[in-house]
Amino acid sequence: MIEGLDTLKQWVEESNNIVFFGGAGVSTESGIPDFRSVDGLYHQKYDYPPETILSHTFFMRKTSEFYKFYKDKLLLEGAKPNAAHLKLAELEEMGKLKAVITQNIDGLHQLAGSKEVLELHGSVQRNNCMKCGKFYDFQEVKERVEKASELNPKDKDYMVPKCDCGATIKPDVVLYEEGLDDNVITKSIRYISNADMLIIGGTSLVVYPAAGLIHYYHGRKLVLVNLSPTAQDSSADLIVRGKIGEVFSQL
Ligand code: CNA
Repeated sequence: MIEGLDTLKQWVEESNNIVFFGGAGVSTESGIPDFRSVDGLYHQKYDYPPETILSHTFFMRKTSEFYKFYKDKLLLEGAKPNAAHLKLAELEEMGKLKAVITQNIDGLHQLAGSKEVLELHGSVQRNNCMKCGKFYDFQEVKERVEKASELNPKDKDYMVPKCDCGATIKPDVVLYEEGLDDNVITKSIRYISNADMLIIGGTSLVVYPAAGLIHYYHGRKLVLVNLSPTAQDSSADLIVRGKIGEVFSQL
């Protein structure tokens, strides 16, 4: 029996204005690695740390290197929602959960059926040409990355997806050094400050400004569901230490 699960269950039953705030740990049970766990991206072999590769400067200066990493680690086809994504969609359908606020860029909450999903860091499902703005979905970008991987690895455009107009396509993902969308922030603050229960899961809570949003919660049911300790454990009313998919499948 996971410690704290009974209390979590009871609080979910009592609440009807739940907001969920999550991160990469929500999708690890779907096969997408996170950044900081033992088998997350930080522990894999790359010439630069993920935060450097996923920065605006790096994207502009070393676009080919960026896309090599992006293809391996973030353009993952076939990932399916796990029990956590599915339970959140179910709670929304029941009218108990009002919004999912996520730092993830994988689109799995929507795939699970969640409607009100606030993507703080954008999504790999949306991409645009940097010159003419033309829209490309996940599949189209993946195909163009694959086509560009036929180039010589020393070519500056190796693995770089190109628009029909010839310019580079950029994912609608908030890179380090880039600002978050004001509208998404405002809505997130509104949901969190009105929530009667805030469940935070699968996030190390070290990436700002996203992690700072949880301070807008003023209630007494702040729950942290995470495998490892986080930067905000002392603010929690309840800590459930476990795999989020396993925990949510028992709610
Ligand atoms: P992080 O810093 O990698 O932290 C993940 C946290 O989740 C760690 O504390 C883990 O202990 C915990 N964790 C891992 N697996 C589980 C699990 N099954 N159940 C419960 N807890 C688990 O990730 P954050 O989201 O906090 O960092 C923010 C970055 C990571 C965001 O900008 C994301 O865009 C970025 N990211 C997103 C994805 C994705 O979209 N799936 C993947 C990798 C990184």
